[in-house]
Amino acid sequence: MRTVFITGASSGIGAACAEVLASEKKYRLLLCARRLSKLTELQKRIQAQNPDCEVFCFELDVRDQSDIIQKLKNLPNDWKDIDILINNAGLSQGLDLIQNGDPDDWDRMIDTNVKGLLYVTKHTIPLMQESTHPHIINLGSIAGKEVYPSGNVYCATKHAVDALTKAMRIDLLEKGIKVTSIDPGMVETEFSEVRFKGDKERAKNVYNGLTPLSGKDIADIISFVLSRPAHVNINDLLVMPTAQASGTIVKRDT
Ligand code: NDP
Ligand code: 8X3
Repeated sequence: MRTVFITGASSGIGAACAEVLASEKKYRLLLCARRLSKLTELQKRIQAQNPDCEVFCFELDVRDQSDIIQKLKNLPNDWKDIDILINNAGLSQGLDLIQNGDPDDWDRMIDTNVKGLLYVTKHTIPLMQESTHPHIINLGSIAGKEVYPSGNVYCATKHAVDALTKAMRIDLLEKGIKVTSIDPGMVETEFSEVRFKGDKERAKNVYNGLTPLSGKDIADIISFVLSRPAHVNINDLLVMPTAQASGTIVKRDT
């Protein structure tokens, strides 16, 4: 059994990763997010389908470094060895021209997507030293490969994730830790609802007239990446819906 630690597992891609990996009966799941009630519901759902799957959930805001240190230190002893870290927690806030942007939105994105990912990684690496096949997977984005109108700070955070993935691959080479970036285009999750601060109608319109990716599509790819032999690492995977050619060029059925 390999222990996989998924950040932001309460929804979307993170929750789908937990469900897909649980169904494979090769993984134990260490899950965190701010909404513990959602994690508990997910745990119940997973264990109803896979009664033998071990799951441990805890509340964590990845922006809070001292809480990360404390929560990892206080893990039960049999959860202190981690094989795989999926740095998935992340969000976008607003979609505004840079001159109209809200600095509080900028702070939330930078603190979560960049600093949170760094803090979690730094404090998880010591827990990976006993692992025979350690692996870190970072959720980047098409927004880490291109910049689109009004995407400014979100795109900057995902470009930073892209750079950090490359940096981790170099710096962790000696430790034998694989590092992979998964970079999706449009995935229908809570992402757009969070970006548009609860405006469900606007969020729904993002996916109008096309078939977006689902969280499960990304989770299946992550499962494939994790199943490669020890000598094979997939560095970077850009994954788009067929109807999406770039950050902003999409084909919609009207
Ligand atoms: P969701 O909004 O559905 O899920 C985001 C997850 O991140 C939630 O579980 C949320 O949990 C968690 N999260 C957010 N902030 C924090 C925080 N401060 N501390 C801990 N957990 C946090 O979106 P997705 O599943 O789509 O997003 C997952 C990742 O995929 C993100 O990094 C996103 O940038 C990336 N991505 C998404 C794409 C898309 O089109 N959906 C495309 C490309 C990349 P909670 O609120 O409970 O804390
Ligand atoms: C999320 C995908 O295109 O909204 O990273 O930036 S996009």
